[in-house]
Amino acid sequence: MKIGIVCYPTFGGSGVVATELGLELSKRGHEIHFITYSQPVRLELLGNNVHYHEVNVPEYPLFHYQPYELALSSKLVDMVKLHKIEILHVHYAIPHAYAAYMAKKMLQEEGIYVPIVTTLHGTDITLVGSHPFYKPAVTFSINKSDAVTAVSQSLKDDTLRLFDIKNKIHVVSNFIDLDKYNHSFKNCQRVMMAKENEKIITHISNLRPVKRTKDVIKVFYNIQKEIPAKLMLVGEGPERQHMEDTCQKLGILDKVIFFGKSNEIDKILSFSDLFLLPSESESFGLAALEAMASGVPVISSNTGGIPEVNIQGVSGFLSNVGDVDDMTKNALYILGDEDRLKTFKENARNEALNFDLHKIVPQYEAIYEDTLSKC
Ligand code: GMT
Repeated sequence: MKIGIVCYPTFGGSGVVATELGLELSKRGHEIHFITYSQPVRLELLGNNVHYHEVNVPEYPLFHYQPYELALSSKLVDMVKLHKIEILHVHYAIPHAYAAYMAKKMLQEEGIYVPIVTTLHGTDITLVGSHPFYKPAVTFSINKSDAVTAVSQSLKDDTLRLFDIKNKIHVVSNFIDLDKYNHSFKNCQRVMMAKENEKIITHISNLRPVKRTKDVIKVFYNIQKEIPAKLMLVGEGPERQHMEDTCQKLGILDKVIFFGKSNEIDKILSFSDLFLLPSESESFGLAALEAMASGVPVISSNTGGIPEVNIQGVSGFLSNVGDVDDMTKNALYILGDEDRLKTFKENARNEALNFDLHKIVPQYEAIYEDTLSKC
């Protein structure tokens, strides 16, 4: 199939999933066209089957907001015609599903029919999409998609609760390329980050308020009072400065390493002992899955889709949002005994096997085929 993929090209989970999906589909013989405003961060290899088309939005002083949707839908029309793209798969409803629908209507005027698959990722439904300013347009574009998928059962339930949806929503879980996260223990790199007796705790996110980064610091502060530990923080976002200030005030700045945005999270996770994800809301928690695939147990909140990924008492523990004491207790339980830590690490990796990309990507292919057969 010739498939157009629209996504945010950033480190955010939706962009990562879209990119990994496109790459895997290309390996399976499909022709993939990424259409977005810059090259997706995890898209390193462009080849015969993988193409990237940049959406340009010329600046004009009249506009207070530059019309990205307009530029995107025009680009989609051009690319569908030029490359004979058969199906458009848009990741993150806002504004991609809306722009794709406009492109589809423009193409129909010329007798070209291209169906749209929309994948809902999380904040496009729970935080942003359900805002009254966006809701009518988001509802419309979900209902006008030819197929709709959500990355967890929890996100499907949220979508049906928050919006008046007439379409069927398929749950297609996020997935992971397990081979990428199969590093044997990297002793030399670990030595650069922490002393041998220190445990390495990791958090990876866009450091936004929804991630409850204050809880990350609080849990780590409590852990390092009991056992020697270092905190690895990966990602950039609005909470970063506040996190640094808090660590300074608590006198733990020397135990915290801020990596910023990184393309090497597989390496960082390979020498981590525990992953923290205390989010306020989380439709899936791709970062937790990446940690588990690296054999890192997860201490998380029990919100949204996280319980579908992190299994209580098996791959880690889940606590109520904001229950820092329970998270600390669970973290110390896992880290407090080497044999127990080893078991949780093995369990984490085993649970991640359920999300092997070889199991999940065919589900998207089946949806494309089904959608095309109905055209
Ligand atoms: O807030 C983020 O983590 C970014 C956001 C995105 O769209 O890039 O993540 C959402 O989609 C990810 C991939 O499907 C999910 O793993 C995240 O749980 C989800 N984030 C939230 O629901 C807050």
